[in-house]
Amino acid sequence: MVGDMSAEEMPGDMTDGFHLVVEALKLNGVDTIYGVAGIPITDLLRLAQAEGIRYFGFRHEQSAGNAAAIAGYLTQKPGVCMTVSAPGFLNGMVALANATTNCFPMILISGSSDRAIVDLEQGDYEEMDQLAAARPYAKAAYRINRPQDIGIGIARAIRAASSGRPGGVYLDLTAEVLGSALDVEAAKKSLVKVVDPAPPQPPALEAVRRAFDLLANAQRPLVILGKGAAYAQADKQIREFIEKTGMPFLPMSMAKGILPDDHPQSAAAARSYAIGNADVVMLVGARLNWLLSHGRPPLWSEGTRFIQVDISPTEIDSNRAIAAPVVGDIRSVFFALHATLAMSLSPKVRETLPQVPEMKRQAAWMDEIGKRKQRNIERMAARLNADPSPMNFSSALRAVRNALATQPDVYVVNEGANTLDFGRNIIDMDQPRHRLDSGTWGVMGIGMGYAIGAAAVTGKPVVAIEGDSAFGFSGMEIETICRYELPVVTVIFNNNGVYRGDAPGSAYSPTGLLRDARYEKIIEAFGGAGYHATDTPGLTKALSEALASGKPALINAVIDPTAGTESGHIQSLNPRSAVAQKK
Ligand code: ADP
Ligand code: TZD
Repeated sequence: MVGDMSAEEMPGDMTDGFHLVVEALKLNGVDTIYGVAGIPITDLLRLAQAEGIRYFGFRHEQSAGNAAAIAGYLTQKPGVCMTVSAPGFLNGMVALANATTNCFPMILISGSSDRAIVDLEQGDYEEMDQLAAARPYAKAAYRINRPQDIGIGIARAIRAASSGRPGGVYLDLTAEVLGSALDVEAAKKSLVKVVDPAPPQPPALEAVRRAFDLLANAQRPLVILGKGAAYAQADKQIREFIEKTGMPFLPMSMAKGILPDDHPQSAAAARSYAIGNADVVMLVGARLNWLLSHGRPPLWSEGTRFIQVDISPTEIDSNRAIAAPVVGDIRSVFFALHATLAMSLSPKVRETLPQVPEMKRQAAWMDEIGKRKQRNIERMAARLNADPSPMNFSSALRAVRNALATQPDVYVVNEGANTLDFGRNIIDMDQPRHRLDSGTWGVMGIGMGYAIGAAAVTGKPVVAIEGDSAFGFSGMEIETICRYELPVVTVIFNNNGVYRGDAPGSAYSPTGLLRDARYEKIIEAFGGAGYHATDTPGLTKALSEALASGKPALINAVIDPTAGTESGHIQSLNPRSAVAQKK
């Protein structure tokens, strides 16, 4: 078996593709691989593990890929997922496409079958033209056809995944390349250590000045932070800029925690008011996509002017005219903004440089936002404080929030429809990059993969708050969580259905799921702790206990089957019959 042989032991000072791939990954600091074993990568995974790379074996490639993607988001280093050919590759592709959509750096490495047979469609085991299949859904896709190209191929993949706008890269490794031999000396020379894989991209001074002018002259400015801002790890610079300018900010879902949710300048509780009335909005690592209603009325005003800070030049003007684009990486942009702000706040500098406008605090605007916030918070409190039986989304999330209140370093994974929408609003975040959710696609199935990836790279506890339908997409990974004894607590909001349950006694509808399923038994089969929580004190107690144990646990939180609305907060996106509307 090749995996048992070191390069030195090979006949005639030869090495092979297996060893070269592992060496190239190690040389570039890849310390973890997520995957599912099989032909032709089993020996590759064995060798990687023997050579000190941590390996997490999953039950399905989609979850392995999701773990790699979120590891990439959290560390700024591409997460690596390895899969077998054709079906394994396609399973992993969902995660790669999702990573690309969300701008997470990830590399999917798949073994592939004999090129000669694949290209003539002669019917090989797991035959597929994987490179062609991957290309439309990846930021970049490459194939390594010769062992001497392994070093450069992996280098290209790392750079493509992490530089500029990060994304998913597909790397095709033919079975033949893995088994091919190469002279040790030539092999050594062929390895490439990537220098500066994601170089800073400072903005043009003129662009920064243009944006600053617009911001300083705004009466009702608003900063919107997206997950690109969280990814950039410029937390301190962003926070200080917002605090020094006194502007309100709105975090997108995964940007919660760059500034804590209870920050006095957060406009989250007055979101529609702030968006609808701002005269200048600065988007920081947030796209004007469906999650921001494309920047269009009725949520937005026609007259609002935009500053957009983004690393991708083609993102600018994607939905609305951007008055002040600032193309660059967020860290460098905020460095430049701070320099301009320091000048702006100094009367002495302004005397000598009158073109630098004074940044004034907009007290009336902040007061108005504050009043709306207060009103909305009071309204929400009534809903949150109710304690219906069975629990509903608000009360169950309050119970979860109470258990998390003293544990700011817990990572929160969240998916579902109502579970996601209510969860985003009710679970406050205190630290950056600690909320990981369905993201740009609103995809189901990220739950267990993200939870495992987050636990793997941070070593911190993770709470996955899952709709019962959402959980099903990756539920078998509970075994993976138990096998690696990861500190992941999964809370299932069980209301017997996609969005909600069917009426008692009725046949199962397209959205119905088994009534009163005992999900907690799943984890018990694997030696984890299962809880059945039917009220809020029970849910808080179960979650506190599970977190204190530091061990895998699953809480089946029983929610009223009538709670929840179809599609959560995005019901309007369901197409309506034009015929029915005419009637
Ligand atoms: P959200 O869903 O939170 O609104 P999006 O995923 O829509 O956020 O937007 C993220 C944006 O951040 C993308 O347009 C991406 O190009 C950008 N981005 C990612 N990393 C950086 C970075 N380091 N500097 C600047 N922009 C970045
Ligand atoms: N498949 C995939 C991959 N992603 C999706 N988003 C969907 C299907 C459709 N879908 C949603 O948009 S939310 C959802 C599905 C199936 C599940 C909602 O039910 P839930 O959550 O039990 O997870 P709530 O909290 O009960 O609404």
